[in-house]
Amino acid sequence: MRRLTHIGAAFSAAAITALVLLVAAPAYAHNYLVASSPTEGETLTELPSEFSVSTNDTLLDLAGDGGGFAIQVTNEAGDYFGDGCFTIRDDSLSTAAELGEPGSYLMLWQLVSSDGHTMSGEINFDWQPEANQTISEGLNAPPACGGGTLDETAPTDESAPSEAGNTNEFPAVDASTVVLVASAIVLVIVAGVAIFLISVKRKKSES
Ligand SMILES: [Cu+2]
Repeated sequence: MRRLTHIGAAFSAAAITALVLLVAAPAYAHNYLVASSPTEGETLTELPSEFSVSTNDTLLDLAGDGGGFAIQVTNEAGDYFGDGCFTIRDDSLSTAAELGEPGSYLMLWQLVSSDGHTMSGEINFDWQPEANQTISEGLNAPPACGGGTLDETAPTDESAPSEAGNTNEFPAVDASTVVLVASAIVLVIVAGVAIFLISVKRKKSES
């Protein structure tokens, strides 16, 4: 009877630990996309007032300088559109851009989640402008907000880290989440086993 009580206590402790971790988990989750303009696969016939992505939670711009954030619009030829400036508003990131000749376009976005993790993605869309729409010239390098292109302001040293380095933050994000979940599971198992062993030992010493 006493042993059953101990096992029950062990399971209760494990269950409570698991429950606490489940409740705490959302605090560690990164933002996810809830809306975008345009949407994936959309055909635009008129220029939207802004190109944007919206997430489920506040975006983290601690320094207030937009570090870690970017939103770029390119066509199939790799030409860039817009002026490189963007706005971070609560849970969304946006930029204004005029587009060029009709065809397939890509919107690339990168942002810093409320948990400090960097996220990025891309949205494909089609541009089939109505006759009254303005057609703009693209740039052959990413525009720098305030004028010029990012290539002009970037270091000329070939060994300097390239922009591609940013995408490496993705595995790091996922790895930390995996470690967190794995630690939680291990913690629950260890706690359960420890309580069970203590209860068995206690039972032996009593008999
Ligand atoms: Cu995260």
